Amino acid sequence: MSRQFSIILMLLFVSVFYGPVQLEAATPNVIVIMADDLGYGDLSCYGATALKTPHIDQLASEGLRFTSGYCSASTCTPTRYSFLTGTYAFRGKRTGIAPPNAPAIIKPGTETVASLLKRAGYTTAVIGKWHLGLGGDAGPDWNGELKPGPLEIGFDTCFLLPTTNDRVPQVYVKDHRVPNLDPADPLWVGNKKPSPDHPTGLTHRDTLKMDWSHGHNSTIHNGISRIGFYTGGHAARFRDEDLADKWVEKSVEFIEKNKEKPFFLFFASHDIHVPRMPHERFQGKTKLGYRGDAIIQLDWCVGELMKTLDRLQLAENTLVVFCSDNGPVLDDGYKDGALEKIGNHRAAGPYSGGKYSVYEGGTRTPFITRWKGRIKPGVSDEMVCTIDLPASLAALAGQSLPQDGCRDSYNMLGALLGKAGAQGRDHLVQQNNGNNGTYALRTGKWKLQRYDKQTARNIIVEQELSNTKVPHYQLFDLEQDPAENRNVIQDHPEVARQLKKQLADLIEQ
Ligand code: NG6
Ligand code: CA
Repeated sequence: MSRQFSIILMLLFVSVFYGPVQLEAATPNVIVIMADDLGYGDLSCYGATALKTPHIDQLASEGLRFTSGYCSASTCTPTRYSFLTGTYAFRGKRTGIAPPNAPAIIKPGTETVASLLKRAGYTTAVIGKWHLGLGGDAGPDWNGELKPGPLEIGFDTCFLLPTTNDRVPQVYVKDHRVPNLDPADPLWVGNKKPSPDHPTGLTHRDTLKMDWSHGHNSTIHNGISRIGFYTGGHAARFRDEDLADKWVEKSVEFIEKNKEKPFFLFFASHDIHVPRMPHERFQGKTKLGYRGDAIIQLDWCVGELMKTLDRLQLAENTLVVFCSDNGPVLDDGYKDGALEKIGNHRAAGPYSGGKYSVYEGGTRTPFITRWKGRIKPGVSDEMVCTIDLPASLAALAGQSLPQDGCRDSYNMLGALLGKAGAQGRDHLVQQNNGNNGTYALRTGKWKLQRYDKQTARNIIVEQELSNTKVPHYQLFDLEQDPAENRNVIQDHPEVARQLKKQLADLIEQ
């Protein structure tokens, strides 16, 4: 069936079942570009002056730039879990930062943004960082079939970095396998030193091309020591410097192959997560060290994807969503100069906190939508979140949500497309990592923070990584005090009481 014909059929179906107001339901291609650890203030279109991000700026100027765009957690695994499943990560098991040998966290059969779009006729792919576990309960079978994984939850194809690149192993996963693996040199991954003479960041620190600052002192690959140990699989290993090029190469291939039919691409960049080791051609491009250079590399990737859409004349038929998986961090375990070279750059923009934090800097991140000819360019203050993408994209493609899935995902399509009068969320739960009792609730101008353990990691990411003692609850007025400096809980006991109850109800639901 030709693409045009299938769109006409879809429109007919939608107009019969939903009435003419929903006529825009159609199947444009969808690309979700998720950056890693990119903060609100890290792009020039969000106010950065220490570097220029022309391609992302162009995306913003051709689309909607959100000032209240969020991811749902301030670490990677829970944000990715909730983006895919439309369910807050604190409801799921083992949804905290995944270790190298984590089994698949999202169980086969779970409805995801990919499965919903697949049902609507999309060809679906995830390319880039996964960090949601692979394999059954015993964990990944690195030398065999890596199953279940993305292909069991709605993706037709994947080309992945299995965890995050500061964790072992440095190999790709294509669909169910590690490509280029030599059976004579099997890959072993574990959390114990495999032999007394195995070189690590502790024993061979003077050989490293980038030193570690905390953690990250186990197996060395490409002159960088990592979290976890591995041996073998040498023919399959990649160079950190080549990751971004590989994501672009594989994405362009996927787009070209599917240009005649609707596709969904989750472009999961590894930039600007540690170890920040951008390609040589980007090294030294900014005064901010490799953290800044990795932002330039990310911007280049966005430019390449947009050029591909232009070349294939798909820009008017593709909704692009640009977002981040959590807020910024400077020293996340390697001495890459990010902290020393920060100067006046404010990675979290006007907000406090960053990665690991439920202050706004942890989850309020760059968020841009572009659909040429359909989204009127501008700036939106509506509150939207990556967790809303399953319900919103399902609505776009005329799919209904499952009874028992995507429970925290709201249809925010109107707000995402900048429709006049369309409102964003009236509340959002923020969390840091896993299910560890650190949450926040934003409703309108109010922000309640809740710390069951009364410690908050990494409040001042620009300066220190520390555990700071905090009260059980704090309340902030984001209109008066966007940086969350003044806890006004004593002045507004009724607001605090209501928000505590609403948050407890949402968490325990
Ligand atoms: C932390 C790591 C940090 C980073 C993070 C996950 C240490 C000391 N810190 O445990 O470097 O890997 O996990 O980042 O090991 S995320 O963006 O994938 O959530
Ligand atoms: Ca991250």
